[in-house]
Amino acid sequence: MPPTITAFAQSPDRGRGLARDMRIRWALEEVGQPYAVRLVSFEEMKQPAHRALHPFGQIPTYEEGDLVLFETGAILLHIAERHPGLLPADANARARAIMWIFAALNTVEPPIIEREQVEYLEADRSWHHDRLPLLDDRVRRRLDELSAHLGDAEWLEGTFSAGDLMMVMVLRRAEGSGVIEDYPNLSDYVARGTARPAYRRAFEAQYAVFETAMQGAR
Ligand code: GTB
Repeated sequence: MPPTITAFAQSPDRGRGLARDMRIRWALEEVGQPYAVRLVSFEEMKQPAHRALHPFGQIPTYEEGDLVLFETGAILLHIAERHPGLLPADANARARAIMWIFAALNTVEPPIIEREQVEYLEADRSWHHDRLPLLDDRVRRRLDELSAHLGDAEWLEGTFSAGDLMMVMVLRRAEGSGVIEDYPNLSDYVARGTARPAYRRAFEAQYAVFETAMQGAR
């Protein structure tokens, strides 16, 4: 039985591959593992049946036999450890690739998400305009540092790994804010990641969900 993941029945990003199931779809495509998708509405995500899989009532989840996982970092690591293709064989290189998954999630993603959320959660607050530059600075500080580290390298640690997969997906969340475009090496890095055939297949699969939902609404 292939693993089953959950994804938004109607993703707010209109099929742009920004919802977090995209990370898992991409990982499964990279390792050549077929998978099934169960689409859930916002209401279903908060019901006991889904919370039994995901205590926080979110997507994605990952079911494989008796195993149920949530959190994209944990799911990605699980896939990468069980299938060749996303982690180097050398133990130290493997540890460094895993380090970059954590760096993407714990160091780079938080300021990007906070900056994004301020636009739709706090735009009506009196302090909104004072806070924006502070959040922009936090994003830029991280991107300055990441950009300096990456330099003109193709990937973070030599060859493409699960660390790059997570970092590219995290950087994609900052697309549209205009900030990534100020870092040509990071833009090129994201472009290299999203040009990978496995990424394209994953993107098309999640986009098909959006298209089908749109056809149903017509
Ligand atoms: N830390 C968890 C993980 O990495 O798995 C975070 C999971 C998470 O935030 N899931 C979101 C969710 O279920 C979907 S991806 N949200 C519903 C809820 O919390 O009630 C976040 C997301 C949503 C929308 C867009 N978008 O429209 O661009 C992008 C990303």
